[in-house]
Order: sequence, then C-alpha cells, then structure tokens
Amino acid sequence: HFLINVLEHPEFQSGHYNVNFIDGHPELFNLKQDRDRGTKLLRYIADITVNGYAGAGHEAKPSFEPMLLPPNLDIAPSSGTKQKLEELGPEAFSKWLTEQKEVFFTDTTWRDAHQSLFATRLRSIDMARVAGNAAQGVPNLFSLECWGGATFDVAYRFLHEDPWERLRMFRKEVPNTLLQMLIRGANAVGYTSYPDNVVRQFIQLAAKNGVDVFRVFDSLNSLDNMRVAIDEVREQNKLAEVALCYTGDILDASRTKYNLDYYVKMAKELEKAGANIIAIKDMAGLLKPQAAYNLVSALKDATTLPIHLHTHEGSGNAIYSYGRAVDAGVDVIDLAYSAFANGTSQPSMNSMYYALSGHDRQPNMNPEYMEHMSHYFGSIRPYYKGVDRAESYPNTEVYIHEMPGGQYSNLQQQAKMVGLGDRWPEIKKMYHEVNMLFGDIIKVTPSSKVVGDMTLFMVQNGLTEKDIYEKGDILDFPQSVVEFFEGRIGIPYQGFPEKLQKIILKGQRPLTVRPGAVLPPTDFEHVRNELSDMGAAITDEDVSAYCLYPKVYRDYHKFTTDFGDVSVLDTPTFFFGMSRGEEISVTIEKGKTLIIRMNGVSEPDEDGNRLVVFEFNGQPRAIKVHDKH
Ligand code: 3PY
Ligand code: ZN
Repeated sequence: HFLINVLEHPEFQSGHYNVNFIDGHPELFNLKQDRDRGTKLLRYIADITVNGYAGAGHEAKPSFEPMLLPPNLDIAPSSGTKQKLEELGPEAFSKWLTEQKEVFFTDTTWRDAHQSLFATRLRSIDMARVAGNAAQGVPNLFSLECWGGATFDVAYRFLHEDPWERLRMFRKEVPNTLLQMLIRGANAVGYTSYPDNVVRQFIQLAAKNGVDVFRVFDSLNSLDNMRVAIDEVREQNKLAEVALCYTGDILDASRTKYNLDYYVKMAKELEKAGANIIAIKDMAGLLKPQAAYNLVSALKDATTLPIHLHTHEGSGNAIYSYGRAVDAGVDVIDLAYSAFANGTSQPSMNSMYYALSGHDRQPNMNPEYMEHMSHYFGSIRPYYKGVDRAESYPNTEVYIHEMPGGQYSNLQQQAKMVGLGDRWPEIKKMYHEVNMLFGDIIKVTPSSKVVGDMTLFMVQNGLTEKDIYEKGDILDFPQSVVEFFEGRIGIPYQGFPEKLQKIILKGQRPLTVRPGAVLPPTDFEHVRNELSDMGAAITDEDVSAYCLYPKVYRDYHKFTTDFGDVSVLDTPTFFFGMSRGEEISVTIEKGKTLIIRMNGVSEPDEDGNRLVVFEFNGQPRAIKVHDKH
C-alpha cells in the first residue's frame, strides 16, 4: 500500500520529485496507516456480514428507522453536583445532600439499565453521541451511573472496546454531574477476590479517569470485604457510597435472617467504616412499598448519612416503592429514561418525575428534554434486538426466586446454551431451592452466579436436595460452587451450612479469614513486563485490566490487532455487517472519514470461504471470510 501511496501522490505523478521525496512527505505513512486501519475494519465487517455477531445469530441487516437525536441546546452545562463536590469535599457534600428538600435522581441508563435489559451491550458510540446532551438538558441529577459492574469486562470481551476510553469520554462530555460507578468490593469489577493492591490500583485509576461516586458493595454483605475499597475511595477524596444489599422481606415476620434490625445494624457499621452515603441496593427488586418506607425511615433515624435507594422494576411495584421512600425522606433514587426502563431494569425517570407532581420533593427538571433523551434511546434500542432479552410485562415471581435483575436474562441465556431453554419455570423454582439449601444467602454478583451455576447443575442432572445430601460425595460440583464453600468470596452472614459444606469440600478446609488477607500482592512491574510483548505502549490502565481479567484482556488485544478499533463502527454495522449496495461512512478519528460500500458476497468455494467485495474510499477491495455455518 505504501508503494501505491507513493505512486498515486500528485507530486510523484507530476515527475517533479527528488530523492528526498519520501522523507519530505510523512503523510504517506499516515495514509498507509489509515489503509491498514481500513483493511482491519473491512475484515470485521466482512466476517459479521457472513457469520453474524457471536451470541446473536446471523440475520440479514434490518432497515432501521432513523435515529432521533435530542435537540442541541448550545448552552454550556450549568454547574451541578460535580462542582458542589469540588467546592465542599466528600463529608460536607454528604451533609449538604441530606439538607436538600428535593429528592435527587441518578440516571442509570448508561450502566445498570442496559446491563439488566440487554446483557450490558450498549456501545460507547451510542452513549458518546448524546452524553453532552444529557449534561446540558438534564443537569439537575445527583449522578450518571455509567461505569463498573459488568460494563468493564463486557466492553473488552463482547464489544471489543476499551472501557477506560468510555469513562474519559463521559468525563469530557459531562463536566457538571457526578459520574458514578458500581464496584463489587474485594471483587472489584470481577467475579472473584483480588489482592488488596489490585483493588486499590483499580480505584485510583477509576478516580483519575473520572469516577466521583463509588458504590461499593459485597455480594455477601461482608464489611470486611469492603474495607479496602472504602479506604481507597476516601484516600482519593471521592464519595464512598457503601451499599447494604437487600434480600428477603422485612415485612415477613417468618423470615428472621434479614430483618429490619439486621439492616439497621449494618448501616451503623457502614457509617463507622467511613461511608459518605448509604445505598440500599435492592438488586432484585424485592423491596415492597411499605418495606421501603420502613427501611428508609429506620436508616434515616439510625445514621446521619444520605440514603440512596436502588431498585429494579421487575415486579411492577418499584415506582410505588420509590414514592413511599420519598415520603420517608430518601435522598436519591435510581431511574432510567423510559425507553430503557421497567422490566428487569430501573423504573422510568420520566414517569417518576410526573409521579411526584404536586409533591413538595419533586425535583426541578425539564420533562420535555427528558422525553427527547428517551426518544433517542428508544430509537437506537432496536439495534440491540439480537441481544435484547427484556420481558415486556411485570413479573411478581421475583418475590419468590429473588434473582437479581442483571442475572435474569443472563441465566436464561446460559440455560439455553446448555440445552435447558424450555425448562425456565423449573429453573426459577430450583434457584429458590438452591438459595435455601445454601442457607438463604445474599444473591448478587458474584454470589448470585454461584446459585445460578448450582441451579443449572441440579436441573441438568435431575438432582434434588435429598440427592445432594445422599450422593454428594460422588458428585462433581461446579467449580464456582466449590470455591464458594471454600470461602473464596467470603463467608455468608451466619456462616455456611456445615453439613453441606463438608459434602461439597470433600475434606478440604475452608478459609477462615477474608480472601484478600491471604492473597499475595501483585507485582505490577512484573505484569508490565509480561505485557511488553504486546508492542504498543502499555498504560497503567492496561496493567489494571490485565490484573483483573488476564485472558479477556489478552483476547481483546489480539482482536484489535486483527480487526482494529471496531468501536468506531455504527451499531447496526457492528451487529449485522452490511447489505449489498449499502454505503457507510466511518469516522476513524476527528476529521478522518472512510467511505465503505459493500458490493456483494460470493458463493462459498470448496473450502467454505466467501469473498466479500467492497469499495473502500473508491478503490475495489475483496476480503476472504470463512463461512462458519
Ligand atoms: C453488578 O455487580 O454488576 C450488579 O449490577 C449487581 O447488581
Ligand atoms: Zn441493579
């Protein structure tokens, strides 16, 4: 290509060049680089066009309705909670928050909403397009929840994009509102415990790249597993919002394990441990309206901290729970734009605004602009139909199975993959039985995954609780279950059921301290050296990502070597490739656009390879792809 660039250069063609021609034209190298980048993208588009997007199946590219962009307000974003935090610092900010009469909203559209509706697959490009609009048009929020939870590994693993870039984009586009992330305590954004220094480094980098509010939780409500994270957030002078995960039902006198006293006691401990805000993390949407009233009232009495309530709308009762929580004095509630609300996601922000009409705690917001934002998200949601598993109506069974909103669609997908797709009702029932077998535990990532794995194991092998006790010594339990009973993600409240633990561990001894206490610190320089074979400059963020997810990070790096930066592709092309005769323009960086036209796909040859024929910036190009069908 380089030679072609030279041959096509007007100066070269004019004949007026000398031996220094190449040295004098460094742009020739850029051209070559652009062509390489283009070729890689063509390879990706060709592959998706022939084979489809993994996990979503192969489908001809649908013709989507035009995207509905919110109007550009052309105003500088007004100063908001971000400036308030900078002015006051975490402690005074937290006090200020409790003094506000209005209830604040956190917008989860950018994280938990799509994590709960379509497996965390919302791409950065679809967020970047309107993040600045949110800053201008919806400025009175407490925070944008836009990072952490499952977004970190899904970005690398399935979207082939860099989550750190996403965070920096948000910081740049949203200068006025606090950026919030979800962090799983000692499990950071992973599914297992990490060494303390890995957790600390990750928090330092998240803070440096833009996170202001860290919602720290532990999947077993163990404060021991959260202390390191809380301390590091405080060290960074950011807001430590520490969560108590809500399970069970405080209105049911027969369920004594997690009663009101349990939560009140925990909240007091969180306050002592340095929390700036207490979150009630109702990850499954179990907090009924009267329970919300009772719990928020009790926590307000027991601590001086602001209370931030998070729930999911699965049952259809969540917006009523929020209403009762607002009456009880809750300070912040989590909501998503209507188009990404309800079902396993959060209640609708648009609806909640109107639900508070006439209430003296209604926040001052622009409902018309919130509709524009919702229309935008509604117009891009069909792009994700291949991965969208949302249920369209409320389902009160959640009060029985207690499955987190973020797990529901995922477990369904997992069940399909092991051939249990048609046994979903049985699986939901078994999930409840496994929870009780395990002693009624808090279920949220990663403990929820352990319950899910055990559930599929039992349904698949036709096992009952009785079988587990009678034949357990000859059963090969899923690895996550064995590790759970070894204490590798911590010790549940009131301990493990001992008899079951003995059966599952088959003589092995469990940990008796928090996992982080026995994990040796990671040598970051060693990791950096290990990564040096990757060529490109390795950043601290890369090192951190590798410490959390070594294989996922390596695979991501290999992918970008083969296919380039696919985050620049529009989402329909990313998921469906291109159709014959279609032309797209791809902005690979500011001011640099590639024009790609797809002219056709050949029949497969005897080895099953097809040629996908493109015009790339006007030049014909053909890419060979193996047809995997
Ligand atoms: C996560 O850990 O990703 C969650 O959303 C838990 O609710
Ligand atoms: Zn949630």
